[in-house]
Amino acid sequence: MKLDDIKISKAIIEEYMDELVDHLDVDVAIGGGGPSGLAAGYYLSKAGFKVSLFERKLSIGGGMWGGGMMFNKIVVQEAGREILEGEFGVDCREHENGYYVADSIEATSTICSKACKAGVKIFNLISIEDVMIRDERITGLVINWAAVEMAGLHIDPLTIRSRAVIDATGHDCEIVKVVEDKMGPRLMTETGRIMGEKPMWADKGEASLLENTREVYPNLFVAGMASNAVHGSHRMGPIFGGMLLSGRRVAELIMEKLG
Ligand code: 48F
Repeated sequence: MKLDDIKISKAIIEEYMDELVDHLDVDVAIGGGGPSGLAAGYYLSKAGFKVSLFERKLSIGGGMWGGGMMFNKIVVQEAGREILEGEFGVDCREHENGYYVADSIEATSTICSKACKAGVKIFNLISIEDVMIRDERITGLVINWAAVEMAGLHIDPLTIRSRAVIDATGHDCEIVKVVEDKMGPRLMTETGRIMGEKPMWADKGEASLLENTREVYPNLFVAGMASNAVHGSHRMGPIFGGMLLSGRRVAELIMEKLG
């Protein structure tokens, strides 16, 4: 076959545009492609929900690739292993009593692949810069190219409509921050505001994560590290079981709400 450069360009542009247009109106829009966002998307898609996930960076996987301080291993506890090995098929080796270790590269790439295969439509290089709110409910996200954001260009964004939104943007809880900025102290937290992340304490951080994985404003849910940051709990470092459990938990909560 003789290759035509223009046909290659046309194939890329047309296929991308078709998918983007198809995903302007979804059941669930997820901000952030770290472990919690990917796990949430995986479970929701597997259950038949239409899901778009927006990730600012080129690579998907957030903080999972680098393990702990660039030692590319992650630790999970038994409950996390049930998801990592049981659901995703990632090898986990018991290092000592209940501390399982997995290769962070295998873990991240496998979860990403499983999420895609389950049907999550991932759009990388796109940043969430705002939310849509109607009658005090989140109704979607406002997105722009990450390159536009990085260059500081004054270019207006586009919008995605969704029945639920998940803030899985990690430590910075960027989507909840926008809601707090625009709506004031109306979050479903003790103070109505973002309570802020506390110092590293793996045991406490992991223990509080599932409780903190919840709806924080009508139709806006938090998952992963964003959950602890919003509710004033601890970070937990390179133990990742909670992130996967939080992703599954938020998926269950949304399934319950959306029916
Ligand atoms: O930080 P990240 O991996 O979040 P997570 O799923 O997992 C946290 C762990 O990695 C680690 C930890 C484990 O114990 O504490 O930190 O909660 O992934 C968040 C992703 O969101 C993207 C960001 O680039 C990263 O890949 N992100 C952040 N803000 C935006 C965004 C935004 N406004 N728009 C799009 N993507």
